[in-house]
Amino acid sequence: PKLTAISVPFDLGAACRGASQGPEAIMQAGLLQSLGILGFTDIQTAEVALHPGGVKPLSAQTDTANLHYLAEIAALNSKLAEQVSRAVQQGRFPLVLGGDHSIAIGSIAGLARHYRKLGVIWIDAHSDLNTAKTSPSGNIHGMSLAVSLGLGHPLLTDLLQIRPKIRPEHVVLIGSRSLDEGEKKLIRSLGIKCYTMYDIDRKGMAVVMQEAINYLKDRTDGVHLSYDVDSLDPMEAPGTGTAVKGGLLFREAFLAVEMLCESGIVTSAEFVEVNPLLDRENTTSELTAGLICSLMGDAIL
Ligand code: DIR
Ligand code: MN
Ligand code: MN
Ligand code: MN
Repeated sequence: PKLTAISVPFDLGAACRGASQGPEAIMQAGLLQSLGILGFTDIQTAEVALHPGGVKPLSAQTDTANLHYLAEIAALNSKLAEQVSRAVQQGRFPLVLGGDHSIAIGSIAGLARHYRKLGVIWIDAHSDLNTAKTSPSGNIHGMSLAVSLGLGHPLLTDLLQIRPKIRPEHVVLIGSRSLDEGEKKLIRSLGIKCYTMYDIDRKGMAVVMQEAINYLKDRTDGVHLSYDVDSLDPMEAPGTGTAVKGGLLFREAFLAVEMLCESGIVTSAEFVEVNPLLDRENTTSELTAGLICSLMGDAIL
């Protein structure tokens, strides 16, 4: 299997800095070596950054009505979209390492060029379904799924001249436990399939994942896994910017990616919001590398 690991050291979509160092930390946890042992003999790496090779001081913040760093985020994501699209075109599995969750805008845009019925599994404590109108923070990492559904500022929604990128009936949310009022309304009105922590408690992760897999299998032509590590309980993954109590435990998190691996439906993935500045002895970056390996086949004998 061919794979392109795309590092995206970017954190202007989040409230606090540090997720830009996520890709480096996940790599340092030995990701490529582990994937090599799993049989990935053809791995390419790429980096998508606003200012490649150089750090630009945070000077003038380009704010537009409740959309922090709109211009920077649009520019970064249009580069990322091209990079992801190139990987797909070359028959390679795109594995995107974030970075904050605003980079899902670019990942999904790049995929939408190739998949007309792209499914998305959004594992996250949040639903990232805000728009400038509903967002309590103005942080675009809380808006990336809405943008992908075609809701939001045109600089973001119209990337690659495809809008919308995905349809609400092709999205499954898993692990939700911190939803804003506007987001809840949108989930209800669009009929988005949503497994909250309540559902995971009641049904168990195995049933939830099997339902999610069955739901997407027949109606989509590809499935993108968008994995925000704040879906995990802060006890397991302290190194993330907006930790929320009551999240996925270690085995639940692994079971989810193991079942996705076994299902064979996942055609691309991203792992976001690892913030090494907030981490404890690399717990979160090592866990993330482990989750990626399990998604790629580590758990299957
Ligand atoms: C909140 C927090 N819903 C917002 N979102 C986060 O600002 O839109 N997303 N943390 O990852
Ligand atoms: Mn998120
Ligand atoms: Mn989140
Ligand atoms: Mn986020």
